[in-house]
Amino acid sequence: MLRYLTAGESHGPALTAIIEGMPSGIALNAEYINKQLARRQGGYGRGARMKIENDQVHFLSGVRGGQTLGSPITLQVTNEDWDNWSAVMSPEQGARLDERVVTRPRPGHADLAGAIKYGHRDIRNVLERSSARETAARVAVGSVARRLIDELRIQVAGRVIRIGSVEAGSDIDWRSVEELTGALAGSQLLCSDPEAEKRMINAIDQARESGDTLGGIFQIRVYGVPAGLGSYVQWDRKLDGRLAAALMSIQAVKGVEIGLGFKAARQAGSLVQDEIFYEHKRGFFRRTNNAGGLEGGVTNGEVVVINAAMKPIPTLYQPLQSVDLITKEPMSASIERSDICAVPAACVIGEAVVAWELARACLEKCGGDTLAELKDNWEKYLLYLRQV
Ligand code: EPS
Repeated sequence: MLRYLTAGESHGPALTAIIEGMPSGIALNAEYINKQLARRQGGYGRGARMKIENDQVHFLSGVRGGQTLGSPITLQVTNEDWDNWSAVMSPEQGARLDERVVTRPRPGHADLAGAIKYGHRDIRNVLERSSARETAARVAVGSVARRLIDELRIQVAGRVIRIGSVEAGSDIDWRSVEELTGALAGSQLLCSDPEAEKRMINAIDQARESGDTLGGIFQIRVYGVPAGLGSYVQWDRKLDGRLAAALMSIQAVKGVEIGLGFKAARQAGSLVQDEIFYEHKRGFFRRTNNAGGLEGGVTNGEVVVINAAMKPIPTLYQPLQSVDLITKEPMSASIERSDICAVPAACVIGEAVVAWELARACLEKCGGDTLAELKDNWEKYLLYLRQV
């Protein structure tokens, strides 16, 4: 069983994650993870905090001499901003709890619901953990998973397909991961359509000027996935449900669609299902991929395609109406430092959480305490697939 937990406050000393269940013998180094952490920090529309942070992973356990040991892997990413917050965020009794107090909940953030649930009078105690800063830990974890699926020749790539009302062109099939990542090289928004990207950047500039924020849609694609991952036999083993939950758990994601998604509901069945073909060397295949590579909660051998919608960030420089948690007086919501648009960052996080679910599904299918054992089982399964 592969599992992980993350811990850490946004302005605390560090974010930490513990992964358990990674096989031994996987080559892993900090540089590989740091590349993904840097991608998450980028994207046009990020705010001042990203100028302070320079996310780097430190291994505290589970890796020796550049290889996983099979023991729990502890990952740590320190917060550079801690230096500015150590007096306020200190775990000691003398912490300055009367400073930087937040009592005006931001609509759309976890502020009010979180304060009610945990009985906090200072919303800082909520926002420090609900903050999307936590996703740095998830990208680190997802990078470890990515290393595992790399070994099985499975590759995950994402692209931004909408920012606010601006949509990228959608007439390309993206048959290979190289084709997709090649088209994204040099993009500031992980967008494959340079003309649309210009309009997206304009839209972000306009939102910044008017004290507003923008959401959007990103697409995650997984290449090299064989048929047979996940299962139809029990609800919590359905891979489509697990992928949707993983993506939905990213801060500010409000919708997930697989393949044709919501559009499928409008069309007749004859236009939605992907017809089945067979060729001797190629085996079973489809000429369309409306199912997004998943049928009945099981991968069908086609590219896995999932879209996720991120709502606009709720922290606004022109704040909305709220009510003070303590006085109950009507007030404007608090103004916190914020990003204007973080959809490209969410896309990188999306790749990470999808890589994680794929790694879990691969281990469930083929098992293995060592990478060699897993690969051996994997190759046997691929051989079986060629003979079906
Ligand atoms: C966030 C608020 C901002 C973002 C943060 C998410 O942080 P701060 O309050 O320190 O300015 O920068 O995102 C990150 C720190 C990050 O690493 O992505 C929020 O309220 O969710």
